Amino acid sequence: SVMPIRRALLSVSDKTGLIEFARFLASKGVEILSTGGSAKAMAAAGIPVTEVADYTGFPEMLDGRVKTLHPKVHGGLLGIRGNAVHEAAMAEHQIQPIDLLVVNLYPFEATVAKGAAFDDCIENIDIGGPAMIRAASKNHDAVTVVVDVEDYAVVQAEMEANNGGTTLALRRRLAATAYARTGAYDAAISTWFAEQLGETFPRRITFAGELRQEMRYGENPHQVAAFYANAEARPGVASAEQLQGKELSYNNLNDTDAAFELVAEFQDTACVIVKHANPCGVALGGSQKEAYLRAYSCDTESAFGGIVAFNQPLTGETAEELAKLFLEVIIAPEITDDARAILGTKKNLRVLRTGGLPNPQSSGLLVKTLAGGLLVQGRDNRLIADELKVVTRRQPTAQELKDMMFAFTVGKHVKSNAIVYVRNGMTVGVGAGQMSRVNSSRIAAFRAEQAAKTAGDAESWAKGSVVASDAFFPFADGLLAAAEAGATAVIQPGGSVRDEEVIKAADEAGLAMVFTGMRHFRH
Ligand code: 93A
Repeated sequence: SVMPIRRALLSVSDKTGLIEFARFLASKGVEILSTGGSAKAMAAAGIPVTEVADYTGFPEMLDGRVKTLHPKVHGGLLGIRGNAVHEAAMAEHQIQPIDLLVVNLYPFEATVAKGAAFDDCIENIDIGGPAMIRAASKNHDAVTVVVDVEDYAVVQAEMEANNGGTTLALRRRLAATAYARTGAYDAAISTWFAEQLGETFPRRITFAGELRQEMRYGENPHQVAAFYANAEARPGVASAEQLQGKELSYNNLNDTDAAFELVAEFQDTACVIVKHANPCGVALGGSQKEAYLRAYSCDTESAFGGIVAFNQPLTGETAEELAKLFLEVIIAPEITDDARAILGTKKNLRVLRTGGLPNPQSSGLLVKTLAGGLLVQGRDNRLIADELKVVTRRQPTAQELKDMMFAFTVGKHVKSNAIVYVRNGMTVGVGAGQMSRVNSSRIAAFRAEQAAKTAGDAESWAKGSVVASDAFFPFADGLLAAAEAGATAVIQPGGSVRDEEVIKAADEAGLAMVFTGMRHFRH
């Protein structure tokens, strides 16, 4: 199954590594065919090369739109070796077999990314390149196809090891890579077209991502799992560099993403601790260390084995505190040298540096699978509909208002039904994922009592707190549970048919309440 490479066609837009690879091919006696720019570059480096136009007897024309679209090229890529009928036809039409195809495409994606005009983007749609890639890949039984500069070395190594040939195993793998490339290329074009037409959704949904990691398992050990990354889209988990620690698991990545998206919502120094994709402690702090200690104090039990996220470079001072607790992952835009040195002693701890924060307001789509399909929606990228509307007789104080916005922001990132108690810029109780809102209220109030107990305080931390609800209170009971726990102010979307009743209950309890007009379910 080793096929010798005698003739190669090289046609590349990205000329990185071209000369070195071509020189290697020439040294192995490979005859090189090439298109205009690529041929020029190789000839200038003294590498013998035949222009495709000279081989086909047909000039490059139509501003280069037709360069390689010729039967002598496609016949050379597609003809079945050892098939008498194919070989006779090839001989009759002077078609030479092409054993190696090296193509990288017109930079369509990069052209779009740099904001080029419509016509420029259109002109950067490669036609001849994908046609050759698909032809060569179909005929991988004999033909080696390379679409990625990084694979030059792989082919070179095989040729060295196999007397100038490649193995079928490699050709199959390269063919699979090649079709992934042409598929992604067309997906990028169709997505761009949909945008040009003002359509929110492309005709077919194709995720543009690269296989980053195959995990040992998924959410559970009997499930397979992999991570596909599209780091260009938004900085975050996909752009992260892992500085140390064990390999990230499926749950690690999911939780880390949840933590980092939440911490990125805050301008002030903040810390988020996540367990099971829900925040169990979120706090602002005068210093980063203080933010962490406050977040930790909200629920010291749950924080064990948690994910900790920061919105500012991780300092040595904070790292010293972090090192005292068993944690799974730490993520921050930057990790200072001090912090690295301190955490370096914890071999298993995963430390991620993202280089930036994702913009919470950015658009984008969220995808969820269900049996036989995908559910797609826009990101929950806003916080309140318009202006906060005070609906009670009592106006919230400035501190209450600040805490309410903080609580509502956290609530947006808590699985529904979500109830969040906050006092002085830190969560004191989080109730997540309950089927009834009143139970989330009760759990959050219970957590605030536990936090107080852990700290040795006589009074629940819900005393003097504000409470946020991700959706309206359908009945007064959830709100009254909060008042009973000691909350003095409430932030919620409003919009229930019983709003009047709920507002009345708030007034009677002496609460201040604001409506945001925007709901934040998250499931
Ligand atoms: O305009 S094309 O779609 N028409 C073609 O026939 C064709 N053949 C190769 N573009 C075509 N190519 C592309 O030209 C290759 O995919 C490669 O990206 C590029 C290399 O051109 P040059 O060698 O002139 O720099």
